[in-house]
Amino acid sequence: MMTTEALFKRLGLASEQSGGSGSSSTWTRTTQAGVVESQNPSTGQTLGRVYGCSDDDYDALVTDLQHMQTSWRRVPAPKRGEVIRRIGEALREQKDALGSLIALEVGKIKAEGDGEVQEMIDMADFAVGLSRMLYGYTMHSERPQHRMYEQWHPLGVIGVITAFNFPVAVWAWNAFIAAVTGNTVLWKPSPKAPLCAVAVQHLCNRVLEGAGYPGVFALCTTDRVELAERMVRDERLPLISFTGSVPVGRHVAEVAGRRLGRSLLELSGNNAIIVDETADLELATSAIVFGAVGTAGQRCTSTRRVIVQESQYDRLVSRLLSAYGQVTIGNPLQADVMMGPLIDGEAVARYRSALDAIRQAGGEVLCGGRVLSRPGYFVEPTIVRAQNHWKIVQQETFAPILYVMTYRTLDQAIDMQNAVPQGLSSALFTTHLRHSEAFLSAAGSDCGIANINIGTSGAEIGGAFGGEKHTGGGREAGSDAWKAYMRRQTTTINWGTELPLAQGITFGRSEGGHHGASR
Ligand code: UN1
Repeated sequence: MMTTEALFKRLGLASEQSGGSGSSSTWTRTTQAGVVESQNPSTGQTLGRVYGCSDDDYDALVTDLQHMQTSWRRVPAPKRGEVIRRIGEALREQKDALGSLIALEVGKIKAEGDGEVQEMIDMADFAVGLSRMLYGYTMHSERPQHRMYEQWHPLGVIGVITAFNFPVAVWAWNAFIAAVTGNTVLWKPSPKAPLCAVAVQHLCNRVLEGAGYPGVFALCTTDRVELAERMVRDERLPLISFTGSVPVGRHVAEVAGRRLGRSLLELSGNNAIIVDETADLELATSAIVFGAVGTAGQRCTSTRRVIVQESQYDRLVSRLLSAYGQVTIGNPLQADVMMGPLIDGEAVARYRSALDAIRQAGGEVLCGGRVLSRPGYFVEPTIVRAQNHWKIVQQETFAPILYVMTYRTLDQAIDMQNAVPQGLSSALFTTHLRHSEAFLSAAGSDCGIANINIGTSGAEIGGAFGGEKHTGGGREAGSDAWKAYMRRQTTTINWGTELPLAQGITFGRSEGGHHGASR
């Protein structure tokens, strides 16, 4: 295990106490725009400080990115892909170090930190292939000697605002696709994870410079809400990709929408696993524990609700209780630890107040429920017997609190699963074909992700990631999510000697001598 000092050095953070925003290798030297402090959630101690981005820095970054984009968009897409391939290579080399930094700064366990870097690598690989597959349709024109097709062009400078819980992977989902599609990217990372962002920016700077394309990516570290607001209002950013809470996402959509800018939203989830009477309980238990306890319940895909057929309730809950009893809590960098801390004191306060609300509503705490008395922000993973309609159950609490509830018929279970404002991820554990198909039918799960015999979290990047209703409707990462970063152009080419009009219209030269349309 590397010391923190060695880790920082390896990732280029050793001398990087100054300079919080940057593209290419030039880091700004502003010291007047505050400091973003990075804290180790396992100890509560400061890990480092990064100078914030001033308004002037911000403007200069966007101007540079606009300028860079005018040449980047001329680089053939497969060549842009080659640059991202090299970033993927650099990430492979730094996987261990960057995975450790993620564990250190946001408290997820090392295996999940490494997994997050792998998710970036997978995204890079995907983007490389995609760079040769930015397909548009061709259509048959109704007019003779005409050809019709659609092509896709980049939007410009993309604004990406990310959350602490996936401090780098969600940026990669956006940035790698945005880059191969010919955009440049301004990243505003979570102020709770500035070091991860600075480390990734360093890595990208190195590769981009080596490839001869410095400044495709730029970073703006800040904890000033005014600057984030400025970014969302900025007409120069045609698309704002935002990951975070529903209230902030709603605001982003409104503000960007007012200027007719686009927003791509990944907001809260309230994800359920349904366990039916035919389910393999061993599989279901493992999936529930990973989904609810993994990342200390701080994924947007975390499992928050288990909806179990009443005949299975006792068996499932006793399995869950014994699995929860074996969850080791502690330093996320230690190999045997399964759950690290919450991100900060506010997160602990929200865990406490959620438990107060649960108890007030009549919820029965089956295990956990306590804040650990040790340095850092550690809490116990908690299982509560609850009712779906309770206000607290309808909300996303970003903590390892799992609500269990029972149902009689599958229709009831699907109704319960859908009866929340959010619509990100969902799962059914079953060995019954009819149940599986019903869950996946149009009358089934209303979520963006619907799994059978797989938990709610841990999606692969190859699919489009995102959710419906209050989750915001955005889709990122795989499939055809790339289209969000491009503008579609429909093109019709006349290679004949006549000018026939569509819809059979004749204009100006009709027999009767009238100008106008006839058929
Ligand atoms: C998030 O929590 O914001 O599906 C993203 C998953 C991860 C991504 C989570 N691949 O759990």
